[in-house]
Amino acid sequence: TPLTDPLDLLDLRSSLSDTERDIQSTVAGFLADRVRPSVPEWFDSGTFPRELVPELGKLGLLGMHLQGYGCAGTSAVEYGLACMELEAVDSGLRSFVSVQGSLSMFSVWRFGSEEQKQEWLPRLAAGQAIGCFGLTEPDHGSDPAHMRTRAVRDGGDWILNGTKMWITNGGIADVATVWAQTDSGIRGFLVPRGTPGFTTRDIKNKLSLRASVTSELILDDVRLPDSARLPLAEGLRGPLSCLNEARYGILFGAVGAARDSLQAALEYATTRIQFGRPIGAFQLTQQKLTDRALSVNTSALLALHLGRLKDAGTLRPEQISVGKLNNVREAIATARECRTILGGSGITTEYSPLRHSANLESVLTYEGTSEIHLLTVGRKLTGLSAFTG
Ligand code: TGC
Ligand code: FAD
Repeated sequence: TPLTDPLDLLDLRSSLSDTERDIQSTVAGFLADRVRPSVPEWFDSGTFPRELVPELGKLGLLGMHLQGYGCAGTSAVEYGLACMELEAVDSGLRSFVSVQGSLSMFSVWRFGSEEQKQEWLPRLAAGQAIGCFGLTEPDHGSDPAHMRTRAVRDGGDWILNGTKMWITNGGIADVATVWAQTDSGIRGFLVPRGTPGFTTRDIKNKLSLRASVTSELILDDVRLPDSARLPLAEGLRGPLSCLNEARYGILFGAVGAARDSLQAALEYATTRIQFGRPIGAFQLTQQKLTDRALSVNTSALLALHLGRLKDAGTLRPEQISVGKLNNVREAIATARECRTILGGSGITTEYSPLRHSANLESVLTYEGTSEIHLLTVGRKLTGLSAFTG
């Protein structure tokens, strides 16, 4: 007899608490009714459904693992499971939630003044405002330490100049967390939409993450009061601490995209008949399905383990790198392999694997490329840095 849930070969769900299972099911149920049917259309037209944002807020998904200020205050595992369900639908949707909660809101929550928290966090949590996070620049992606964007003191104010590139939510954001070089190192600033000199330009013609807004941020003599600076963020440690949070969500999210690809391939393999038999009866197809089921399940196990470490307060950055590197690399392999099982049917948006695979190209690159995470782990293993000569 086939398994009740072939996607959960290892019975991982049985190791979740009732609350964890409830949250995962609630998020999955909402997405199945309200979101999943429209995703192919959003992907096709290259649009992000802004009207969905307050609904995500109402469900408590925005800044979900943060405490206070209207945030849901869930555990790290609960947040991870929500990311898994979001990305099972589309990486663009999980990206929105990651950037809003783990980058924009986390930067304010962790490094902001009480006034900044009061002003932004409740609105961002409710989805009444949208945030973005500008670290990457046209000439500095993997190497943000050498960023060119500069903030210079002018009396009590700051003047910001520079360009940020590939910024998720940039064109729809009400507030941007912008990282800039100053005389005393890298600092973060909150730049509200409409500030004179601050403009955005959306990046078009993307082949990946199409149901997501990706933009350039242009800062041309933007004047900000000192109260716009995140007072507790000093040096590159500031933005890199935010990245730890978002990378953590991704290592769960990627499992969702892989699981959804496997589900599509499994369903197809048992119903598509060739040579008088379901294609799932062929040994080659079973090898693909088995290899990918092992990968999905071991990736989920890894995510859950890292989530337990995060809830215990012991998760280290290089362990997050292990999770992001492994789970995104595995997810993209799964999405590609599952697409082959679908044959020609797999190349339109009717089935999810190729969409997931295209999206995962961005996921492999953003929040630290696979090479950067590999070298971060390599540095820990050897004590030798490949980044510096
Ligand atoms: P290094 O110069 O040695 O260190 C600078 C300072 O940062 C500290 N640090 C960390 N702190 C917290 N968490 C981490 N993971 C940290 N890693 C380093 C470090 O201790 C030091 O602190 P201090 O106080 O001593 O000065 O820098 P490094 O050699 O450690 O880092 C080099 C490298 C290449 C690993 C780092 O630059 C890096 O991670 N580069 C990748 C850049 C990146 O990931 N960008 C992502 C942009 S945001 C994005 O992609 C959003 S997509 C979202 C979506 O749509 O879902
Ligand atoms: P580069 O750093 O130029 O890298 C190019 C290649 O060189 C990569 O393969 C890389 O691994 C390799 N490489 C670089 N250095 C080394 C090295 N030392 N050793 C070995 N190989 C190396 N950024 C934000 O700040 N905020 C966002 O919201 C955001 N959203 C994004 C959304 C999308 C859809 C995408 C695609 C990107 C987004 N990014 C965002 C930017 C993302 O973080 C960067 O693209 C990423 O960090 C890589 O930088 P880069 O594109 O400049 O590539």
